[in-house]
Amino acid sequence: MKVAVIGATGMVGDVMLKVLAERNFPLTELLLVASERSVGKKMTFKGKEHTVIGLADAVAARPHIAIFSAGGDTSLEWAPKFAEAGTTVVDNSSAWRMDPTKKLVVPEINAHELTSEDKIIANPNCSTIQLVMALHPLHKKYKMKRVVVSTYQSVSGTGVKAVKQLENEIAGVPGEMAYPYPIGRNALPHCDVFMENGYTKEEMKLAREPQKILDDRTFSISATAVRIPTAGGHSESVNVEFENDFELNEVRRLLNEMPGVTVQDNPDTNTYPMPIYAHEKDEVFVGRIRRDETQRNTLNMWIVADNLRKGAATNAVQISEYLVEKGLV
Ligand code: A2P
Ligand code: 11C
Repeated sequence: MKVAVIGATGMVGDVMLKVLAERNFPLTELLLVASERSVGKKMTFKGKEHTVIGLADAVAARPHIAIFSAGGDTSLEWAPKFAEAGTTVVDNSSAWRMDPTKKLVVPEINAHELTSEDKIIANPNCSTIQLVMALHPLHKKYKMKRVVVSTYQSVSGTGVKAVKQLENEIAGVPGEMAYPYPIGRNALPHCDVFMENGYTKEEMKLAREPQKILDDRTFSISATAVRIPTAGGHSESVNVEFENDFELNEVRRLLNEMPGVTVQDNPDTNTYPMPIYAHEKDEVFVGRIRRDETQRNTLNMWIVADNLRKGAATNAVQISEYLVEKGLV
């Protein structure tokens, strides 16, 4: 497979290259693509030197797959050009996710919907992916009515500038601000931009993307997204009301049986998921599984995952692997 990584010099791009190497993705050629600023720059992949190229050269090279993580504007402009040249695009930005003509894919849940006709495939938002990985097996069994989610999101979700802001604050040195306020020793109820309805765009992604991925509009999701001073890994406090009642042991079993999900849940040994331990892992970790004692058929749980891995790079590479395995590219 000839694969192009668009945004190869960025934070997600870096993890994308690690994941492609670790999983031994069947590559015949790898094209590393970034903005004009980076063209000519040398990068190493599996010990071999590669030269960064620009988008026009990458389209002309007609790769089988182009994995995009270079921001929504780059995806909007360039994904259709790759698609026209016959390349299948796996796009990690928010550009195409809610487009009804594009599929929004978490491979463990809905990769079977993909066909060779899908030329632009959307990768969901990081906080959505870890949420639906845990909700999917429970929804199948107990049918969700309503989900209330509050997120605790790491600065790595914002990008390099935000990681630097936190590092500068910890070191006590002045520097450029990625957020309107300090993030160290703080919590900002503000991820992505504010919308007209008073919610942030991140909260609306959490409310809408799961319905598309699970192909069901009968449940509702209400979200509050908060940025906290963790370096990597997003956490979520999730309250789910089901139509049907459940047993906690069966909930744990269903979650453990879901590929890509690991239950870490034992109050006796202080066992619960945490971002520092989810770092550089591909799984979604679920713990603090307990009944909401104030309401019928309602569950509380805590979900943690590495937002740059399963939340971005790993999911995109898994989609690409599926396309190759099924002969769709
Ligand atoms: P570059 O390094 O040349 O700016 P991050 O999310 O970490 O900021 O990374 C964004 C990635 O997207 C980088 O690889 C960046 O390349 C790339 N990128 C940003 N804007 C463009 C653009 N207009 N065309 C191509 N790549 C872009
Ligand atoms: C965050 N979820 O942590 C974002 C990062 O829609 O792909 C990814 C933004 C997106 O702020």
